[in-house]
Formats: sequence, C-alpha cells, structure tokens
Amino acid sequence: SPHKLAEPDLLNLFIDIRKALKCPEVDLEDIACYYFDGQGKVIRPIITVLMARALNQHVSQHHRLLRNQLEIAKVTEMIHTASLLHDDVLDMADIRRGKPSVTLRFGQRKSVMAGDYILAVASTLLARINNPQVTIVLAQVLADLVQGEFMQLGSKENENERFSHYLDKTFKKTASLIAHSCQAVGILGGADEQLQQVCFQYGRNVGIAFQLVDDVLDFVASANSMGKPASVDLKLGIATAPVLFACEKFPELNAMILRRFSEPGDVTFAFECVHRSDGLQQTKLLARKHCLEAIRVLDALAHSQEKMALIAITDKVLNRIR
Ligand code: 2DE
Ligand code: MG
Ligand code: MG
Ligand code: MG
Ligand code: MG
Repeated sequence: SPHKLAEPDLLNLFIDIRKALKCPEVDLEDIACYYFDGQGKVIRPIITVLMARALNQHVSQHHRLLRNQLEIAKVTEMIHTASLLHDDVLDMADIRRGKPSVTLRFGQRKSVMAGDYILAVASTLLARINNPQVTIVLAQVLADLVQGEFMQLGSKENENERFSHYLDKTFKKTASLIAHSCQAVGILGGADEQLQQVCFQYGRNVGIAFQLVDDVLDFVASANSMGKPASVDLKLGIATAPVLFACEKFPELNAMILRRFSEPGDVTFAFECVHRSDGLQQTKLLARKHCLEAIRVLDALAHSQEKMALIAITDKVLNRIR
C-alpha cells in the first residue's frame, strides 16, 4: 500500500519535526507539537515522498530519496498543520483529529501564535535547503493559503463565475500545497520544466479531488467519524460544490448563497436541497475526474512501485471517510 511503501522514509518525520520545534518557551513548544502526535493521515508527506522516489527513478541513476526531498515532506506537514491551527480559529472548530482543537484547549491567541511559530520554524528548514526556486515555490503556497481563505469570505455576485471562483479557491486553499510540494521534490531531483509540470499537475489534481471530497464529507459524515465538526460549511456561510450543483435544481439557493445563509432557515433549507439534488454525486464525479487526470499525467513517468502507489492514492482520496 502507498502508506507501507512510504513508511520507512517517514519513521522519523514527527520526531524530527518535534525536535525542530524545541524552544525555551515550553508552553509554545507543547502547543506547536500538539498535532505532531502520529494521529494525522500524513497524506501530504506520503505523496511527497512517493513522488520524489517515482521521479528520481526517472531522472537519476541512483533512485534514492535525497535528504532535501525528505525535508520537503517535513515542511509540507508543518505548513499544513500551521494552517489547521489558524483554520480552526477562523472556523471556530472545537475538535480536530478526534481531540479538542488547539483553539478550544489553549485559546484563540495561542492557536494563532503557535501556527505562526510552526511556519517560522518551517521557513528555517526551507531556507536550509538552500535552493531559491524551491523557496519561491513553497512561499507561493503561503500566499495561496491566505488568498484562498480570503476568497471564501465572499461569494461571486455573478452566478456564472461562481463555480470557477470555487475551483480557484479550492486550488489555493488545498491543492497548492500538494502541487507545489510535488514540484519542489521534482526541482530537487533535477527534473526539467516539463517533468516538474508532471509533478505539479499530479499534486494539483489530487489536491482538488481531496478538497471536493472534504466538502462532500461535510454534508454526509458524522463529527465522530471525521474527528472534526460536521455540517459546518453552510453554518460558516460557505457555499461549496454540492450547494453550487444543487442550484441547478433549486434556483432559490442563489439568493441564500449571496447572503451567506444568514437568515433563519437558510442553512436547513440548503442542506435539504443538497440532499434532494444530485449535488453530492456530481461533486464526487468531479473529484473522480480530477483523480483520473492525476493518473493520466503520471503516464510521463517511468514505471515504478512508487508510481503505482501514487495511482493507488487517488482511490484512497476518493473513498476516504475522514
Ligand atoms: C481547510 O479547509 C483550509 C485550509 C487553509 C487554511 C488557511 C489559512 C490561512 P476546511 P477542515 C487559515 C493562513 C494559514 C497559513 C499561512 C499557514 O474545509 O474541514 O476548513 O479540515 O478544513 O476544517
Ligand atoms: Mg475548517
Ligand atoms: Mg476553513
Ligand atoms: Mg472542510
Ligand atoms: Mg482537512
């Protein structure tokens, strides 16, 4: 399985991250380390490591994972975790990975600062890689995360622009990190521009599929199964793909999207519409299309076990329940 194949490379991932986060301010260190407890899915580091190995097979005679490529796996998990510390403040989410979120346990201010601290340490690890192109690529991720989060605060007035706005936002808030992490290991492995694009497009498509599934799970899964709050997107005023698809059958939703489901009954009504339309199936179908595209771009890579694992990951992304 993809997990088993990447495991030997990732054995020390959390130990190394926790080591990097050590600091004299013990509370800060503890809070920053709170999610580096081995309970996460580690999907980003797994993809990063598998991409590095699949790619190296193609461009070098050595076929081994380069030390710097493993640093990217660390940096990517740290950026992801920092974004969760901030995300749970913005979303007022009190559980994450089945335990009290940092913001619930330690308060909003400490959650924001610990997120900042993780980013600060991650930027040191990134700088030590000493490759300007890699730094630029991952700095772009930070800008994308904030832009994506900002885009989510408003809705497009024009109904025709709404879906492309949603996809653009989805790339920025979720897919950019995976896409650019894949590109970064490509750069470090010596991939030319064309091969870097293969890495990037695989990550972009898997990342978009991942968030599409996240947005479906928000409607169908329980908080218990996901380890984080369920049915929250509408309450936060966010119209995700299932709602946008449901608009075709229930045009009344358009007004509610614009007012961000702020009037009494809006959330319940929209929830019903999603379940009475084919919005969830259409969203899953779109996720499947992105996974097929991710598999297609891998055609450019030489055969390897790791490439097969990258293909298998698309199934895990589509069928995940948490
Ligand atoms: C997760 O979406 C969103 C991730 C991006 C968060 C980015 C922020 C900008 P969800 P879940 C907060 C600042 C962060 C930086 C620069 C690190 O759907 O369902 O809310 O897991 O995720 O809560
Ligand atoms: Mg959230
Ligand atoms: Mg959020
Ligand atoms: Mg979500
Ligand atoms: Mg998530």
